[in-house]
Amino acid sequence: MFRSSVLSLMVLLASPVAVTVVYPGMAGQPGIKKQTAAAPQAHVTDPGSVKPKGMVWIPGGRFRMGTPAANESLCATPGLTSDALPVHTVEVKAFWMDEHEVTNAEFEKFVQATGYRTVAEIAPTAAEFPNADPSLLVPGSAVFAPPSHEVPLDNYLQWWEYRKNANWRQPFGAGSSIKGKENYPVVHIAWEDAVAYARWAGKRLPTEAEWEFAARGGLKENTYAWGNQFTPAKRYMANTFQGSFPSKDAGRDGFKGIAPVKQYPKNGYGLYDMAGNVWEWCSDWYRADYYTTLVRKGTAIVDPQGPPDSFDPTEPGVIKKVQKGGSFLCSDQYCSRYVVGSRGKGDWKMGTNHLGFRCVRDAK
Ligand SMILES: [Ca+2]
Ligand SMILES: [Cu+2]
Repeated sequence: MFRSSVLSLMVLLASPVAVTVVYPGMAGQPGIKKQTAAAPQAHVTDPGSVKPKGMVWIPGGRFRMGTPAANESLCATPGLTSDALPVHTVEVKAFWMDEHEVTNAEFEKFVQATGYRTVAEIAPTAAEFPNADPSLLVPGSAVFAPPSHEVPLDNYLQWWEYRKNANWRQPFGAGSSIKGKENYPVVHIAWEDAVAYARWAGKRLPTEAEWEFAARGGLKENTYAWGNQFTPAKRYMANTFQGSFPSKDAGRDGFKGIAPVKQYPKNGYGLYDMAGNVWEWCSDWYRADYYTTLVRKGTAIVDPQGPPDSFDPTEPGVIKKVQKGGSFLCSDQYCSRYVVGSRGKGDWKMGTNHLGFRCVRDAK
């Protein structure tokens, strides 16, 4: 609906930023609980011999979902919310999950087989945007375009722009390409694009609960997918943002901007990049109050599928799906949602150049 940011920058760009702020110092603090060994209660202990190529077995079980460590807000914006609270017990069944984010090469196969065109490649129509200047109804997507100097962190339009003809094949617009980047996560993917790919592949998108269970890798209530220290033994464990956000990406973790898949250690279940690099779509609608509502029911929460509709009080007009994991733009200066229990969200009709996905498949 609000896919052409040009038409309404505030609305359009609302989603890609996935605005969460952790105030300086917060993310670097020691984790909430000590790291404990994995002991999930497995529903299925034997995945059998039919391991799908490129997927790993997620045993399923019970876990504590959510986190108090990262909150949703914009810096300098009052009304800090806490959409990842309360931390609550959830049970998920076993499933298979892609070991890495869907790559450009994989998405290319899908497009070649089906002729599929992504949302970013199709011009928004006057029917969708009756009040828009027709010259603005051009295909495109949101691209991170950092200012050359330090800026106050209170307005993300300073570093996001709607760029004509930006799409998965041309991540930075006309003249850019994915040549040599076959092994990078595909980006500029709207939610329905991800669903179309998943169907073609005989898979589906993960629920938010499945995604988070998998990301935790068998660790209990840890701050990160790998433990409670951000850089254990001084080692970076994910592609995030160092330096001065948004103008100066120092790339101390080895990458300025996006990285190919599988550049950092896998988690306890054998999954790569469950934090950082690109955000990942989940199947759930996003509601800030979903966890509160679930817990209030007082019954066991098994394989939650998300709320029946979407509502983000910070942008009531924008229809949003859940995104998880954070991206190469996440930093403790602005948004530290590489924290494993935290939540992201975005306009379901919008891709960006730091948003991709991976798929799951049912156990049998
Ligand atoms: Ca980086
Ligand atoms: Cu972030």
